[in-house]
Amino acid sequence: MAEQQSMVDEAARRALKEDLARVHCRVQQPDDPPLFTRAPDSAMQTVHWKWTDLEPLLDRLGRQLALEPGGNRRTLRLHNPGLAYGTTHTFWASIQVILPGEIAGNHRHTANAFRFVMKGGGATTTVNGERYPMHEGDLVLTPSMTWHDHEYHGDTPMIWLDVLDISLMRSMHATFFEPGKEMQQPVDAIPDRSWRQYGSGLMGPPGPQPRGGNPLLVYPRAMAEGALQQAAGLPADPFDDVVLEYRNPTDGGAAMSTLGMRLQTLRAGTHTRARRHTGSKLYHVVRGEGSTIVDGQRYDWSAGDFLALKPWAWHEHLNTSASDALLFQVNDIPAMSALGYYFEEPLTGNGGHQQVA
Ligand code: GTQ
Ligand code: FE2
Repeated sequence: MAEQQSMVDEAARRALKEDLARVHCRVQQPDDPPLFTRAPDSAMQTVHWKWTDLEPLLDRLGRQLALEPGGNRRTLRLHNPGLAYGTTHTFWASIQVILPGEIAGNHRHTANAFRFVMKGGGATTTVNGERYPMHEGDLVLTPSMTWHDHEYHGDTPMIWLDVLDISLMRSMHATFFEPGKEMQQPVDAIPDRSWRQYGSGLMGPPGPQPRGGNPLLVYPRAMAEGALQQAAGLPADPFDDVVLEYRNPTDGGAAMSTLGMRLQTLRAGTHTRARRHTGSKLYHVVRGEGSTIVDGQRYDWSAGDFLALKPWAWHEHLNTSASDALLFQVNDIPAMSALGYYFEEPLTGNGGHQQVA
């Protein structure tokens, strides 16, 4: 009886389809995939990029690709094969190659962006008139709609990680891009104002705090790694061992409105518990080696590698080597939290560890 009824309903739905389509309406069809899955069902794939594959390609990009004017960049994009574009469904990570004497011209866009310097130093990024030197391990922010250009005067090619929330921005249909009239913007009389005002992280200008986002544009390596060493004196985090977030010094929130950046030490001998959460993330191995188990599959990584995690994937970390490993992480937790879509869950049973395939 119930079966017969559902067949009648199926036929009714198919019969309605064309009439409804004519006036831009539809009802759920029997072969439509469900809109409401019980848990996130992402087309994004977990992907591991190995430095041994990336390094020769970056070298080739530097030798074979020109840096065109008009605010273009020379970048190797980390592409997720499960998606039309993007490293994850919210952001794009690329490795930018800049050669001695080059200028990556001034422009601005709605996408929020940051740079984490992978190798070399001596370039500068100018952000709304403030010029910041870029050295290995430094983080430099170029928030939404800030003018930015890069310049480099070194001896060998320099590379850094660029992350932009392009996929999120595009899904929100909010793309704007404007090339600057000149290759470079003028630099202010005080070239590093945000660092001088807020760079200590603990002391700041008295009086009311600025509103409307993070005023600090640079997080140098020595500050970040020093903070991490201090945190290593605390009890280990069961999921992350030692982890700190880059924060907005004026309100303690995430350093960027959509993207979350963290620095993490996995000490020798660490085996963390597994957890899953909504949103995607990307790890970059700054130094050391170890493994991450993602949905029962083990990925062995070493310095220079990248690992992108799809939403709601179980993940836990191991460091069976004799020395500590340092990971830089980017996630979309600030965007997810702001929308009320952030959820996480620890794995219970089996000591909080996954079965490995
Ligand atoms: O350096 O401004 O990887 O605008 C992609 C877009 C870098 C940049 C990228 C960009 C930039
Ligand atoms: Fe840009």
